[in-house]
Amino acid sequence: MSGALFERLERPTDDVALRVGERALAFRELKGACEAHRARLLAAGVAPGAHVGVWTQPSLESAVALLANAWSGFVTVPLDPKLGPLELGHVAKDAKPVVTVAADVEAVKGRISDVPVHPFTLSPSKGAEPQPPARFSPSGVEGRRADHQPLLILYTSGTTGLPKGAILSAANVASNVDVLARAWEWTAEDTVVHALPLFHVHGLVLGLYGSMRVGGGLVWLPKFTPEGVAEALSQRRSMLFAVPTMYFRLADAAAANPTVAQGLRAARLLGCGSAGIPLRELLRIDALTGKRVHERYGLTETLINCAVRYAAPSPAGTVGAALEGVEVRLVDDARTPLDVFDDATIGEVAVRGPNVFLGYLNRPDATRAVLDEDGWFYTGDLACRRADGSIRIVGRRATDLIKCGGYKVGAGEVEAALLEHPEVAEAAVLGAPDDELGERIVAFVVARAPVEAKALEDFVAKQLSPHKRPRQVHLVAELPRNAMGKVQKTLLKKRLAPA
Ligand code: MCA
Ligand code: AMP
Repeated sequence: MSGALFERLERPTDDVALRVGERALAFRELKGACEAHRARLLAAGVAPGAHVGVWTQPSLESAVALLANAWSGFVTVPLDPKLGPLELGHVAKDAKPVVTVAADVEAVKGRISDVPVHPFTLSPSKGAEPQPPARFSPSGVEGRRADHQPLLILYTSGTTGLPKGAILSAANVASNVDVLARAWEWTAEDTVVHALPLFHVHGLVLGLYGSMRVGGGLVWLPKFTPEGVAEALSQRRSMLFAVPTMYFRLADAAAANPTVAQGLRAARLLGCGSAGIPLRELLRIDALTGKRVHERYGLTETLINCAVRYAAPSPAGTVGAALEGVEVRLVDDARTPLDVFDDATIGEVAVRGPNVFLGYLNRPDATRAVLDEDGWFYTGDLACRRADGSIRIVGRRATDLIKCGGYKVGAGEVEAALLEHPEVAEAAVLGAPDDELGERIVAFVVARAPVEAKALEDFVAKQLSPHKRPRQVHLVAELPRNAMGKVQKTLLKKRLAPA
């Protein structure tokens, strides 16, 4: 890996590269915007390799800022504007961005103390709203190489404690996008369409950086609606990147509205990941559109490990075989490899390859716990393997990790937030199966005084990102505990199970 990270930006054309709503930028304009961003930050004294926060409010400017920052050689720390004060404070302290760039500086004021905020504008003359976008004239300066230095710090939840910053290199991203592109026959002829947030791997690394590396461009919908997605898919040769919850809603909408079904049918490829899509939903989409959803499986720390191939899809219910250059194996509790291909023996998925991250920021202990000396990363996911090498994910080692709508949420984080509420004496949080969300966050709470369930939900939505709020709160007299005093979540789970 030594070429440019975003090859298409180094030979820019006037083809549309990025469309957000009614506004679009060509590759040539994007390249100019990248150069202007680099010049502005260098002039402000930000050194190459410095940590730079990017406020990802839903706008064209945020998408360009994320790209320009990566192109320029700064290390990007994407910041979700919906992060709660606890999370934002932690990220600022842990990643220590020297500056944050934001399209709307006012929106950031008072939210990150001690970090200067720089306006990100698409206009060469500060403050003006380009309509149509300003014409930049790129100078031909080359951008970031696909090297082994940090490119991104992405925060990801663990079972307990605060989220950890996974450090990904430019080579991690470049190599992974290239092999996924081969698996999905993704070329510069394909426009990616997605409505994912730009602060996680799926929307940012695959959606934004991936489409700029492969070169076909991106249509980003800052707000997911089935109708908006369907319309975007019908415009051009397109690929949809979405999470299972979105496919659930797309299937509902397609059943009610033939235009949505038609839009899905128009896509060249329907890609799905971030959580397992139930077979029932795969079949529903297939019945409504005649299209197979192509699953792929990954983690923030490893990017994408396995994918169902475009040309030769593996059976529904699997996430496909390992991508080219990525080693995937199953291990037992002692981390001894299991030489099984029987689609029955369950092991933990371990991964090695150029996709595996550099480690967690400031957390050598946590890095050592998941990454061994031989370069194997232990995912915590449980799976079976078929004779053709395809993997079927069947569960997760940690019951305290919840995947809700494709977002990973640590039960401990939600419990800690609930315990901040003055009326909460004890709290236990778990994930319950949910047709639409995959898992729904459920809280059992022992209260000191009468408190409304909705008030607790809103309280968590303010302390943390709103997607971490419990969707169901049960007020109970006490929590079941074992002799050691540990809450028995399996007993709580049973209380939720239908009779
Ligand atoms: C709701 N809201 C609230 C409250 N309730 N705000 C404050 N207080 C409350 N009590 C707001 C939310 O912020 C949101 O605002 C809106 O109301 C709807 O919220 P919600 O119901 O949570 O959203 P949803 O409509 O159910 O969202 C479903 C979704 C979303 C669109 C599928 O979950 C989503 O975007 N998921 C994608 C996750 C993802 O990208 N994961 C990738 C991880 P507003 O609408 O303004 O936001 S990367 C990964 O996993 C790996 C590497 C991989 O393999 O890809
Ligand atoms: P995150 O750290 O948010 O990137 O989430 C990674 C986790 O999402 C993995 O460890 C899996 O548990 C889950 N995941 C991602 N893609 C899939 C998939 N296609 N099928 C099942 N689980 C998935």
